Amino acid sequence: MPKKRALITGVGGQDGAYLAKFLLEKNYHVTGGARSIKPTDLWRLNELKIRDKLEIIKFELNDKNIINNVIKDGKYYEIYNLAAQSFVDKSYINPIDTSNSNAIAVVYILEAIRKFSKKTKFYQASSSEMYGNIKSKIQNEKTNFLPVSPYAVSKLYAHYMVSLYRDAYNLYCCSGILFNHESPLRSEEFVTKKIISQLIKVKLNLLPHVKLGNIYAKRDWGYSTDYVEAMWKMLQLKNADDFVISSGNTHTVKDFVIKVAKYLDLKLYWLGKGINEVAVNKQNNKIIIKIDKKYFRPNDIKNTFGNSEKAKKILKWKPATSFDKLVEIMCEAELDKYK
Ligand code: GDR
Repeated sequence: MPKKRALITGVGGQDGAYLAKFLLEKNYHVTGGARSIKPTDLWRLNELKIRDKLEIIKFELNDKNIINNVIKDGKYYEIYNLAAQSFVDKSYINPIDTSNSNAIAVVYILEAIRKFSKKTKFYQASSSEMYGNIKSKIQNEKTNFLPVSPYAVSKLYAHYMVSLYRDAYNLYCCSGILFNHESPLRSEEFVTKKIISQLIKVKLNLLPHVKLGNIYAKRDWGYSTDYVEAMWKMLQLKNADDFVISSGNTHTVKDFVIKVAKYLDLKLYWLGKGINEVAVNKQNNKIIIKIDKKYFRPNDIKNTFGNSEKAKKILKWKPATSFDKLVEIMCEAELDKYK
C-alpha cells in the first residue's frame, strides 16, 4: 500500500518538527512546508534527526499561487496548518502581517482544498488566546471567545472560517484549540524557554539577571509532543470536530520561575511589589530576577485554564506529561548544552 501523504506547514517550528517525527513514525510520507528552507532555519529537524526523512518545500502563507500549486495535485491525505505569526506580543507591532498570515492565508488554503483536493483532511492550529479575558474560570469548546490581541483576533477569524468550510462546503476540517505548550525546541522569545535558558546563564555567571514582564499572568502549560498526538487524533475521526487541548492546570509565570530555580538549586527570596519586585539569590544576595516594563503587553490575558474532557472522551487523549516533568525535561535539555 502506498504511504499516506501529509503536508505540515510551518515544519520548522516546534510543533511542526515534533508532528513530522510523529507522522514519520506512523509511516506517513511527510512533506514539510517552510518559508525559509535554509538549514539554519530548520535546526529543529536536525535536532530530532529527521531532516533527511522529509520532503521540504517552500511554503509562503501570503502567496496564494504557491498555496494553490502545493495543493492542486490533490495528493495530500492530511494537511496540518501550523504556519503562523505565532508571537502575541509582536502582533501588536504588526497587526496587518499577523492578519494576513493567520487569517487570510487560512482561507487561501481552505479554498485550494475546496477547489482541488476535497478529500483532504485539514487541521488548523487555533489557540487558547481566542478566549481572551473571558470571565469563565475554565475554558472548553462551548466557552465564548473574547480576544484581546491582534494575534487572537486573527486566529479567531481562521477558527470560524474552518468551521464554516466544514458546515457550508462539507469539508473535513477541524481546529485544535491548543493551550500553551512548550518543549526544549521552544524559542527563547517565549517565557518558559527564556526563564530556563537565562536562569542557567545566571547560575553559570554568564548573565547578571533575568528581566521579565507580567509575572502574575497564569498559563495552562503542557508538553508539545503530547499535543501533536492530539492533532493527529483529530484527523482520524469519522466526523471532523473542534477540540480543546490543555493540561488542565494553571500556574503563574512566577510559579514557573520558582520551579526552575528549585530545579537549578538556586534559592530565592522575593522583595518589593509591581515593577519593583525582584528575586534575590539567597546564596550571594544578588538580584537575579527583575521586572522590565518593556516585556508588558498592551493587553494581557490574566489566566488560561483549559478543560479537555471532550478530547479525553472522544479522542481518547490526555496529557501524559505533568508540569513538574515539563520543567525537568526543558531544564535537562538546556543544561545538556553546557556539558
Ligand atoms: P503566549 O506565550 O503569549 O501565552 O502565547 P508567552 O510565553 O510569550 O507568554 C506567556 C505569558 O508570559 C508573560 N510574560 C512574558 N512573556 C514573554 N514572552 N517574555 C517575557 O519576558 C515575559 N514576562 C512575562 C506574557 O505576558 C504572557 O502572559 C503562546 C504562543 O505559543 C501562541 O502562539 C499560542 O497561541 C499561545 O501560547 C497559546
